[in-house]
Amino acid sequence: MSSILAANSDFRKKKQLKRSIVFNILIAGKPGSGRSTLINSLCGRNIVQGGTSYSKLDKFYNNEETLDLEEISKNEIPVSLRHEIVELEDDNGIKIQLNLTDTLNLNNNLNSQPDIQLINNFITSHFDDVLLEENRLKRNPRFKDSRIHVCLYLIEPTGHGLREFDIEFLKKIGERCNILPILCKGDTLTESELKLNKRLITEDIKYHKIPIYDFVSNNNNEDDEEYEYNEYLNGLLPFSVIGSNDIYQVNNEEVRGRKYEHFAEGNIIIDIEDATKSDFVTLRNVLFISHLNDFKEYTHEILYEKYRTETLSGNSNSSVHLPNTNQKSFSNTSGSYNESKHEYTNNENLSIEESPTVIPDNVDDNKDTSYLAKEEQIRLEEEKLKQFELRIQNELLLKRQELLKREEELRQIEKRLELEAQYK
Ligand SMILES: Nc1nc2c(ncn2[C@@H]2O[C@H](COP(=O)(O)OP(=O)(O)O)[C@@H](O)[C@H]2O)c(=O)[nH]1
Ligand SMILES: [Mg+2]
Repeated sequence: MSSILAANSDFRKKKQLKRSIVFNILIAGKPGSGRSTLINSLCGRNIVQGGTSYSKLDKFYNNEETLDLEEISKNEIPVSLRHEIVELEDDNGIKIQLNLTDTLNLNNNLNSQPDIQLINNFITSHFDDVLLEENRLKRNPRFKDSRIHVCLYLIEPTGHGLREFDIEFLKKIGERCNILPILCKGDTLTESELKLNKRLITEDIKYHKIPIYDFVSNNNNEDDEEYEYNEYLNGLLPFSVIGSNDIYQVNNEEVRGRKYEHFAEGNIIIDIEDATKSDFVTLRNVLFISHLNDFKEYTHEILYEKYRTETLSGNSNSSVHLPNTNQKSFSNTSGSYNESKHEYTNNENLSIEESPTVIPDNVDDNKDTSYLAKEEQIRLEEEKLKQFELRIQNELLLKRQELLKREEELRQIEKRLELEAQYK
């Protein structure tokens, strides 16, 4: 009996999830930048385990360790994506099904291009899915729109503005996705340091023409109040946040905060929701209340439309995914998604034959389907395949160029070492 009840409750949960507002967020940032902690803080419960080890490359950047190129390249861990589904409910009982995609090992290797490419392909593959679905004769009523509605990009406060990787990543991903830049670990900065970091990052964003989300231009601004609020939000970017996985009792209230010990006054607890210390609450409101629909609309009406026009006019360099509605995993030009493991990883050895060039099953099962319409569907799939082949060729070319560049770099290092050895 209890198993039937449990099964029913699972079924109910699944049905409820289906009815909620679906919102897809990508959280990107270097290992250790506080992504897991931010996820837990935004969701108000510990969804993922926080606390990661510090990579050798990080230690090198911080002058804590010398860099052995050979060892590093042997130990390179490719970027991968991890997915979590969380259900949130607001005070009015409105549910949000939050699909979170976390980037693991982003910018953890010497060569950053494959990381950016994998994320770009992942985002574009969801656009491809929608485009193909739109062109189907018989739509799949259970089609899931998995397009990323917003990317939270975590930037560590270095006092130097954006790093080269940030610029490259944001420029590329910003073409296909709403970007909110986030200055993480706000509690580690004084007020003036926080201002300085925000100013430097904003200047870099402007100088490099990085397409971050513009609250004023991307919205209708129905009235003066809304316009002012959007202007205020633009002025706040990058949002500074403080994250925590711990709950403390402060004045008989539960507070998610960070604890600082050994102060003369005793322990100090910083409430992550304290608006005088960070923009965390503003970020949460923007995401789940005030701008949730705006992010979704902008994704569909502007970003997807732009991609669609480019793809159909043949100007796109998007990855192409030809889905088989029965399969549990997909692969595209440089990555593959494993639904059972909720993981998306680089796939260097993918060949064109491995790409699923499948005419959707449910095109055939409608007996009234006209022959001409079927032919149109096939033509569309063929067009996609051609683009796909072209993209593979381009990627091979790019990889070859990268290889040559790295070989040259190694040659220079060898030369330098030889010279150094001579003078010893
Ligand atoms: N001071 C401070 N530390 C933080 C903050 N957020 C995360 N951390 C710490 O940074 C480390 C890495 O955090 P984690 O969430 O695992 O980073 P991830 O690797 O990006 O998922 C952990 O020790 C966290 O406690 C923050 O807002 N302030
Ligand atoms: Mg983590």
